[in-house]
Amino acid sequence: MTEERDGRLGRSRDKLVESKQRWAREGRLLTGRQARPEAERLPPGQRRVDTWPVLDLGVQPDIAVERWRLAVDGLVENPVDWDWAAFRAQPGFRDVSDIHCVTAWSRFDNAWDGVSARHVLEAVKPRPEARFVMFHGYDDYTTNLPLAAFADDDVLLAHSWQGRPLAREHGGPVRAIVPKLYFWKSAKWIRRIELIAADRPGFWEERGYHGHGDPWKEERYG
Ligand SMILES: Nc1nc2c(c(=O)[nH]1)N[C@H]1C(S)=C(S)[C@@H](COP(=O)(O)O)O[C@H]1N2
Ligand SMILES: [Mo]
Repeated sequence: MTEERDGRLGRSRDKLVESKQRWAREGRLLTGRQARPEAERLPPGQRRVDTWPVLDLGVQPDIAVERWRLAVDGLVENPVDWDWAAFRAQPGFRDVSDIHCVTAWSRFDNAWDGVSARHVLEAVKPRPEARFVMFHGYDDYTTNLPLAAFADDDVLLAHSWQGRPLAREHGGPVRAIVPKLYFWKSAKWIRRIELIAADRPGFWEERGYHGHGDPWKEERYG
């Protein structure tokens, strides 16, 4: 699995991965401060930006909607494998939220349109043993989160941002959006959502980043 992934992504991402792994080892950007009251919008150690930086592993998959699929499987009663028409036939969901990236930028007021995680879960019916979720991207990126975090009422699979189709560099046709966790948990170019019983680290989690990643608790590394 690792070999196949490394082969496909090539060496272009190696430098980026190395430097972000070093951040995790050195605890870079940790302030040691207490999180401020929830009423404040900027989590500790973050600064607000009005741009939208692009972060990826050096590969931006080009997935035409004609060949796009999304599988939701693993510990579910009713696995689904949606093509574009099936995905777009699901009830629409809109949410406005803030982005908090672990590299310390935050971007406020992003309007997302897509399909809510709650609807996805109603469709697949998780088995009682399901406790965690692994997102898989078309670039073979993975990231893990508790099923309870995926089931939050602001989580969605977004096809649009600010009313326009999500750009490829930001994960279009469809990416996950998990507003309450650092943005590395919001998998771009999502192709599979796997429900699992035991937690398992994803790409950055294997490289020193936190299993949960709550920006208000500054769960950057761990
Ligand atoms: N499939 C995939 N999803 C991904 C990534 C990636 O490399 N591949 N990078 C993550 C990281 S580290 C961040 S900060 C955000 C960046 O999203 P953006 O490029 O839209 O700002 O996507 C996350 N989701
Ligand atoms: Mo990131």
